[in-house]
Amino acid sequence: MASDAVESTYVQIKDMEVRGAGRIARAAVSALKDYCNKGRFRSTAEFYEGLFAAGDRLKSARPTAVSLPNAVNYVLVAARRNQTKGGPARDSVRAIKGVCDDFLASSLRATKTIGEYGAKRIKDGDVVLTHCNSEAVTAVLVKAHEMGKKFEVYATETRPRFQGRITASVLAKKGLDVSLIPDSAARVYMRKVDMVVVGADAIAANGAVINKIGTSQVALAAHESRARFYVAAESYKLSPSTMTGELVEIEHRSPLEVVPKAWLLANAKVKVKNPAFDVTPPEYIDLIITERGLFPPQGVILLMKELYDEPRPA
Ligand code: RUB
Repeated sequence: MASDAVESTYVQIKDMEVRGAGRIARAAVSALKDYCNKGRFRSTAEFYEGLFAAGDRLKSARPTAVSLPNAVNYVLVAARRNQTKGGPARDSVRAIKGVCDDFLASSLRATKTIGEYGAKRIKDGDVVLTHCNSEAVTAVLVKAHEMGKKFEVYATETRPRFQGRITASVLAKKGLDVSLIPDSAARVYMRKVDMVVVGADAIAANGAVINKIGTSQVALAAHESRARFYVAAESYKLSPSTMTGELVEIEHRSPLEVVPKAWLLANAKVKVKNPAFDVTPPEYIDLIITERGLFPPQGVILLMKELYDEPRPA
């Protein structure tokens, strides 16, 4: 029995009312917590059955942000472990709610820590460019501003959904010096840029970063201009399945995000492509800033093994 919150969160994530890898992760775990709070369970078995179904439903909402399955699996792995203990349903419900709370608190803490680590990389007089809208990046920029550093930010529009407007608006409200630029102007402004900082939806075992479409073009321009290229990402954006050769699925969204329906109908022979994410190869990345420290892209495999390998016997 899935709760209404599970279904409505599924729709909100799918329709991008809730977006950004960190927020998606927390929304999914909050929905699982809501399932615990609202459900009336006749048995422990019924509780777990519904929880696993809710988890599977939520994981299927968007395919690219690995934060979503990682966050849901954080709860489901604990649930599987707990399930073997037996006992009344209310004990299981309480335990799983606690696991959800742990994830939610650690996710927020991670973003704050990334802000602190990343802010140290910004110097007075720097020009920083960002793409799309990332909480982790916002944390870095806002923290640097709060530390009294004087720097300028360029935020790309991020077509077709214009998440760059959110970034520019949030930063301006916090008092930062920010300019919104078309995506196509990134290379023109890159000459002035000292540092690019972007978020991540997934990080592969080889250090490649999957983020909003256009990120890899920005990385290419940064490489050409010798601007530093940083990625700010919580460790639950590391994709464990890429350690065994799985590829991260790139979401393709509706053409209607790119052109209006009338145009599409009037130009029925035109195929409109709308990939939502792209892959930036590790060669174009200087550092990945996580709450567990700063890693060169080639070093994230060590963190991945620490987080996702089976625990070794003591
Ligand atoms: C958002 C996007 C963000 C990452 C990281 O894409 O690509 O850069 O999700 O964000 P969309 P955060 O708008 O399609 O979800 O740091 O907030 O997790």
